This record gives sequence, C-alpha cells and structure tokens, in this order.
Amino acid sequence: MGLVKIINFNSIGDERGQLVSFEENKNIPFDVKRVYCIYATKKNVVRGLHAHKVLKQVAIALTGSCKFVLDDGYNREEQILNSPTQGLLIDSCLWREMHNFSDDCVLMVLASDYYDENDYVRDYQEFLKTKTNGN
Ligand code: T46
Repeated sequence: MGLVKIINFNSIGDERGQLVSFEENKNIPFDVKRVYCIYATKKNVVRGLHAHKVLKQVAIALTGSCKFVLDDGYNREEQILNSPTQGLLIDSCLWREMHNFSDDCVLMVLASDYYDENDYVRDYQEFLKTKTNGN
C-alpha cells in the first residue's frame, strides 16, 4: 500500500461559487481535536522534518500549493497539494517534509489530538530506529 493517501472532498457548486466541508469521522477519518494553518511561508523554506508517534492528520491546501514528502523509513513518496477539495491523510509514524510553498499557500491541517511536543520525533536517525524496532 502506498504512503500517499488522498481524500477527495465533495465540492458543492452553484452560481455563487463553491463550498467544501470537513466533518470528523465522516470525510475526516478521526476525531478532530485541533486545526492549525501554515501560511506566509518564506521562499525555499522546508517545514516538517519530523514524524509523529501517534498523531494522525489531514492536510489541505486552501489556497496556493506545496509539496509533501512522506517517508516510512523504507520508501519516500511525493504529493503536491493545490486544491481545497483534496486532503492528504498523514498517518502516524511517517516522516514528513513540506517543500515548494507558493507565496499564497494557506495549508490547513486537521489533527487527531492537541499539540504535544512529546509526540514528535524530530531526529531522522531516531525515526529510523523506531522503524527497525518493529513499530
Ligand atoms: C506536522 C506538519 C504537517 C504549536 O504551538 N501548536 C501547534 O498546534 C503546532 C502545529 C505547532 N506549535 C508550535 C511548535 C513550534 O514551536 O509552533 C512552532 C512551529 O511548529 P513546527 O516547527 O512543528 O511546524 P512545522 O510546519 O514544521 O510542522 C507542522 C506541525 O507541527 C506538524 O505536526 O505534521 O506541520
């Protein structure tokens, strides 16, 4: 099974424009405890560069675009996000990097838990060790 899991959200359109909604345990496959947005990212910045032990997230580019890299310690896969109707499901225990932010990128992330620095693995070698330990 691939690392990149895309959720396609239904967009409701009429003569006024478009509307897309996100609902926990419906089109978002977990309880949503936190929402955050990454925006005004500077040129040539790489964000992420960590894994989460437990947290699951869905990332959606509300405007603009960026590129995600997901890495399970064995394979790396890339996915460009550029639509509010497309979510990237980021499972736990995956190294993630975000590259190539457009100036107008607003990346919204729906998260399965509150912010907890203890859930982060910010060292790649440490991340690889968790993989060889059978996680
Ligand atoms: C992830 C990717 C996709 C908070 O105080 N509350 C929060 O909810 C978050 C997400 C971050 N922070 C603090 C922690 C740091 O001092 O904000 C600062 C920047 O966070 P970080 O360097 O972890 O940001 P990114 O863009 O590298 O990663 C973020 C999320 O942290 C992470 O969970 O998976 O986006």
